[in-house]
Amino acid sequence: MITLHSFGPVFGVMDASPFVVKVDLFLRAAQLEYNVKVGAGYLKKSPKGKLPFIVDDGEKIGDSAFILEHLKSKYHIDLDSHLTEQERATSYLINKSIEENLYWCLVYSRWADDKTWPIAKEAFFAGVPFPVSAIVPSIIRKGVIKNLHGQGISRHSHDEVLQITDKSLSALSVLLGENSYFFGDKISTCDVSAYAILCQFYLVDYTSEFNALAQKYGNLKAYCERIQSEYYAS
Ligand SMILES: N[C@@H](CCC(=O)N[C@@H](CS)C(=O)NCC(=O)O)C(=O)O
Repeated sequence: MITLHSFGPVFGVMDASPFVVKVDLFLRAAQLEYNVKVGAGYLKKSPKGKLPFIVDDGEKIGDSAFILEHLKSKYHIDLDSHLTEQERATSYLINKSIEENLYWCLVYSRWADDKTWPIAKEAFFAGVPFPVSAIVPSIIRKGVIKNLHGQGISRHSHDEVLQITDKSLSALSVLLGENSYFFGDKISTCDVSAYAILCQFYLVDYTSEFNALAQKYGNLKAYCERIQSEYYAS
């Protein structure tokens, strides 16, 4: 049995971490049986100190990319069989762009933007008892802000981060076009990565400047809603 370790549902999506959602949607698209364990406490048990990780018949695998590689090879899953070699290469680079660039804009929007931080804080630390709740969120926030500085995104002005976000969303919107999925009418690994981040802009139950700017890309919103109703309708 496969067990996915996650932070847990928040903001109306399966997880606030796109990497967790990516693995979850992959498992659903691959029709593999699995269960989900929820809690930031699992970070301590994770082989790479981050979530997600899975335990598959006693084997622990960390990092969404390596998890997908493991699942593809062990269970002979190929969501990309309808892609050409060139499309597979494009898919890889779309995924990298999402995870190495747009992801950091998302993290900035929740942890560094003073307007959204109070909402994020309440959601991420719900259930944390007082007095821990009065101290721990700002300590963790400081750590995340340090990471954002190290990565470089928060060295840009707020407006520049909005511009970077817009550029990525605009490019994804053009690439998707009128398609149901990025590479035609069938889900592929690229969609698993794309949905995982896009749902964080289009399906969450809070508003921010970042989510607001995303609204102009109607095809991305419809795409998220389509995948949501296909894979997450209860
Ligand atoms: N490359 C990793 C990234 C995972 C990642 O960054 N997870 C974040 C949440 S989005 C995390 O666990 N952060 C907690 C920490 O760094 O302590 C993957 O693809 O799984």
